[in-house]
Amino acid sequence: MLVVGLGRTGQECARFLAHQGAKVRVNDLRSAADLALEMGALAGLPIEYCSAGEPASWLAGIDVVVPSPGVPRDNALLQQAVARHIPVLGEIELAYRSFRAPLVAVTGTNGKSTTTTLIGEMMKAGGHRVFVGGNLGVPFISAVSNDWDWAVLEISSFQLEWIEQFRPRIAVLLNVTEDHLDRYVSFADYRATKERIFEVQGGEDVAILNRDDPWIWAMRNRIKGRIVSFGFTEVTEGVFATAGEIIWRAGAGEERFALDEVKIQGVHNVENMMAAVAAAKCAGVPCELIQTTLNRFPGLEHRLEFVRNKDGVRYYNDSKGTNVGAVVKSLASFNEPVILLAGGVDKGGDYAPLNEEIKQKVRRLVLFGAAKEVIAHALGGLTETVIVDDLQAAVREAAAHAHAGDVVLLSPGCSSFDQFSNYAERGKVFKSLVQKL
Ligand code: UMA
Repeated sequence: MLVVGLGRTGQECARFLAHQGAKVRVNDLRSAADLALEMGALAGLPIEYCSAGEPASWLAGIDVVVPSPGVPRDNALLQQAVARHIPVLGEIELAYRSFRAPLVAVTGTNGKSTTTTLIGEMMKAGGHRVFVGGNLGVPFISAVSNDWDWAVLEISSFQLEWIEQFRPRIAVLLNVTEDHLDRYVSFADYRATKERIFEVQGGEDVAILNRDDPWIWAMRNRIKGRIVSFGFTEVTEGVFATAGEIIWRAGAGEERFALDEVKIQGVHNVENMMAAVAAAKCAGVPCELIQTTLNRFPGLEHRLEFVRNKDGVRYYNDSKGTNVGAVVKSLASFNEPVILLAGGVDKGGDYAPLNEEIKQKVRRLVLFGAAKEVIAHALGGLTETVIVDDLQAAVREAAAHAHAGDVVLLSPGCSSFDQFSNYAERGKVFKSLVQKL
């Protein structure tokens, strides 16, 4: 077995395969010296590292190739494996083949982590043993050695690229807006990859679709599973929301979930909650446990996370806002004037969907990191804009110009890899800078 990429996923795959009795070879862009920590964690297992020689030689004697999600489809090693008819199985496919419990799988451009966590909490409240993971952080493959009643998985488009049999009992598609255009040849290619979450489903499975996204809703005619939909308009079958409630309707029955005690804010979170209600109802969670979970859920770190009120200025950490669609939704959650901190690594998408929110709400735009000039070119004319080097300077700049009643929002619209190891590190640095003000 050849595991490509030795991050969190690759390490767990290599360990799993070695425990199954396979001979494992791993390859990574990083040198063996840079991977000392990762290889140390796998010490004692029959795993060899390959880097010298031609990639073709690394495939010699290999039966299956397992790529990490971060390895793109056009990677030379993967392409050679395909050309030589060596099966390429993604981590979720590998895990699926050994996992015995049913799956809830959640995908979409934004809201995946919140929705996955909410569904997981609802199902745990129902007394089930539930594995909650996937793109959220803990790879699915690490769940296969334990007994579970269900798995609730956050699934990215990257993870859907190499599936064959992966079949969720309940699959959710939240929304699709431009993202990862540095990896996909077009938006259509990215969307088609997302749709693969329904590919193997049959009539006994459930597909939960967002009625308000025209492209997702058009998919209903192509899907084999039972459709359950959610959206903001009233329906006789499915889930919808009013100002104060989420309502589930099926057949002659109706259940109502009040929103007055819910802690997470924003229209996008109402969408996430509608999707979670739909999934939990389909999984048989009792209504009172769904309501209790909705009321208690505090939201996730780095997703519109309230950090501090200093002199009447409220600071929010939305470091997970790594694409334009996420920033649009985050800005839509505020009515106050916003000082927006954005920047990082540009993903090749269009910034124009931000125009209206920027014009209406953003009093000052503070840009930092590798994409600062690109964003300034796209949005700089819409509001007062300043360019600084890094996040530290951005926080200083925002604090110096904020007035009581303003919101200072880090919602970068870009990935973090120019200046941080991931979005979580960026969010933690932001919070610590804000606490020190
Ligand atoms: N590497 C190669 N060749 C390449 C690319 C990478 O060898 O062409 C190596 C890198 O040197 C590194 C390793 O692969 O050593 C990293 O693998 P990875 O990028 O797949 O990262 P993991 O640590 O395995 O984390 C992955 C997900 N990462 C990505 O999809 C990029 C994590 O999602 C996920 O939490 C984890 O698996 C567990 O499932 C992160 C993410 O950014 C949060 N996801 C994207 C997103 O949410 O937008 C999809």
